[in-house]
Amino acid sequence: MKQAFITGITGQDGHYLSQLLLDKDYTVHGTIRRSSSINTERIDPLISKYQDSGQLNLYYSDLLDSSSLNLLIKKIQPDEVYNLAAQSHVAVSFKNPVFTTQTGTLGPLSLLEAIRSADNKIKYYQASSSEMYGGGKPSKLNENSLLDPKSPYAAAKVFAHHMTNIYRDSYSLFCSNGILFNHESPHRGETFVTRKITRAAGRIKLGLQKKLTLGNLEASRDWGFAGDYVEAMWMMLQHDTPDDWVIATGETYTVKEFLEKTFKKLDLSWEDYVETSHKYMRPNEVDYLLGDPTKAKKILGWEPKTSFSSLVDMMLESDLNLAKREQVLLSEGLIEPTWEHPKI
Ligand code: NAP
Ligand code: G4F
Repeated sequence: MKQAFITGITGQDGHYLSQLLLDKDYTVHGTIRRSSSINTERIDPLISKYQDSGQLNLYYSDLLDSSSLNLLIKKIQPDEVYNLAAQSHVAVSFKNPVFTTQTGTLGPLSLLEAIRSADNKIKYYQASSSEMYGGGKPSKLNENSLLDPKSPYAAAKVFAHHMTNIYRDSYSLFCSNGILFNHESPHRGETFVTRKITRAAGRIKLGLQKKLTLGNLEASRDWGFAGDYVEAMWMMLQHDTPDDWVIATGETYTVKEFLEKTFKKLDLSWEDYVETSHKYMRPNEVDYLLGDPTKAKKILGWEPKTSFSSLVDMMLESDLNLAKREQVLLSEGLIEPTWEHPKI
């Protein structure tokens, strides 16, 4: 039975990756942060199913607590480490630049050091990001494209990306960077633009919400499904050699196109509900991201399985069901109406 260690297991990708590895009979060890309210909602079904048998194990830790990471790596001696933890919201990284940078740089470095001193056969996955490219030119981006970060988040990811390569080259560690383009799902955080849109559309359709306030509608993103992308993470660590890999769909759509598609599926016109505000504009914007996943397709045999339209359908169906549950609670007087969600 292989042992996997996942940081950021409570996040969107943590949910899909742990499900994938548990299905493959791995024993999964994940780190969670202490918070004043319970933050394991996404993985609660997995905890119920796998924790008692010891196939899923959770530990309190934080990427900024190198001593706990070090102890856990030494104790568990995992076969594979997936570093998914990060303050992953680009707009928030402008508000909390120090925390975002510390987490995004010292975290991966502490893990790489822990692996180096524990066992150099441990394979390491670093969650690199298409944000590192900066998106200044409308061209297809691959593993050799220039990195030109535009936010504290992206700059921290560039540091970790280079460190992963440095540890690979200097110590012969199996360290791979997955340069993943945007990937979404019904488990996406509600303040990322796709989920903000599908959540609002579902609530608007049921009369629970009146308007949706967004920022830049012209930005373009290469959006895929998170379930497909975690499969690529696993494939990278099963490959003979460590490397950098771009994971993307090879298609790009604007935020406005995502809006149009979502509202049209509900027979609504987005222009009737959407406002824009400076509140959601960034000090520096990544205008255009389009990935070229040719290398991963050819060498790993990875392909995205979910189309843009199916992704919107999947998110919309889930958010309509969520809105229906909210409607019941509202009709029973158990919650108060909120005419816009989220307000942050
Ligand atoms: P996410 O949903 O925001 O999850 C982030 C995870 O990191 C959560 O489990 C969070 O814990 C944890 N975390 C945050 N700060 C931490 C800290 N200081 N110490 C320990 N854990 C911490 O992100 P995601 O979408 O799953 O993305 C996973 C990774 O891939 C991230 O590194 C992200 O930057 C990167 N990435 C994402 C995309 C994408 O489109 N989704 C694309 C490229 C790269 P809490 O639950 O307690 O907040
Ligand atoms: O959904 P977003 O916040 O994702 P963003 O900034 O592209 O970052 C995500 O993908 C990266 C991969 O490229 C990851 F590394 C990162 O961790 C994260 O998962 O914003 C997408 C676009 C931006 O151009 C933003 O300005 O949507 C635009 N936007 C317009 N209105 C909005 C909004 N973004 C958010 N979050 N909220 C808005 O109201």
